[in-house]
Amino acid sequence: MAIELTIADQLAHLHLNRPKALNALSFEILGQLNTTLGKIEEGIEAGQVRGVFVTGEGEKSFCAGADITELMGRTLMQEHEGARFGQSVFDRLAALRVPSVAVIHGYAFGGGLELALSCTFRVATAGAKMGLPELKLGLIPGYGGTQRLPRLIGQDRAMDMILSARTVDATEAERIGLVTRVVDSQDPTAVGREFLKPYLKHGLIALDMAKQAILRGMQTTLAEGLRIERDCSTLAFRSGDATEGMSAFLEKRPPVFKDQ
Ligand code: CO8
Repeated sequence: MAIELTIADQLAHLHLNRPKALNALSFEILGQLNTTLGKIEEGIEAGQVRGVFVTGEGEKSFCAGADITELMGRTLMQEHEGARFGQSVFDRLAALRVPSVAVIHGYAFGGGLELALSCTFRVATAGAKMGLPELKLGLIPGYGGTQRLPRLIGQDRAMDMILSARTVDATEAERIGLVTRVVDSQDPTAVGREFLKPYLKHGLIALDMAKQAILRGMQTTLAEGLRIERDCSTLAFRSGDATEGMSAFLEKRPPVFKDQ
């Protein structure tokens, strides 16, 4: 399997393991990713998973994008269906109820960066290189890049990155908000675990509602976003975890959330 899943200490570790092709994503691998996301969703509902981190095998690459060899042989209809499937898998990752982080160690190009853009956060190790080089191939990003990148870094910077197809280094990526931070560590697993620590202490309902309010609100008007926020905050307010959180504050003790 090119997609490996380990669940330990409340974290799901999703690992791309196809180093000979710099962890490029074939359609078979996208299928494996889809199945693995189903297992992560089960882990979340079972209370075993509170965060997800994604890494790539090897020193050189997080993920070099869609498998270009495979793309070459595809018909127009197959490609349209492929893009629809790729987008749905990345949407599924984006919609997980818990925070996720892509640890970008080495290259994240094309579909590899689009995979990272579907995570809640991105962290780069020093020396990481990112870009959407599809225009060099006569293509355009097809797995969410033209939509998620401008929402993250703004229209102007996204236009520049996509139309120039240029490579952005870790320092620039942090400056323009493409990654949350750059770390010196060259151990992606340790980076993923460390990054997610601050989110683990919160209850699932509040994490999920906050994440949904932000992501859904970013897709709409301010007025509609505020309505989404009211709905999500009311749902959180009605939870046992909210009663527990407020009681714990008043009783000057740490809360014990039960995700209900
Ligand atoms: N697909 C398949 N194989 C790849 C890919 C890839 N994306 N990237 C690298 N490889 C393979 C190479 O062919 C090579 O294989 P081999 O050893 O058998 O020759 C091996 O990985 C190592 O690669 P390099 O020797 O090229 O390693 P370098 O360190 O010299 O270069 C780069 C690394 C810069 C990452 C270079 O490999 C590169 O430019 N790769 C392609 C990156 C790219 O263009 N990615 C975007 C692909 S398109 C995409 O992701 C979205 C398409 C959405 C389309 C939707 C349409 C509807």
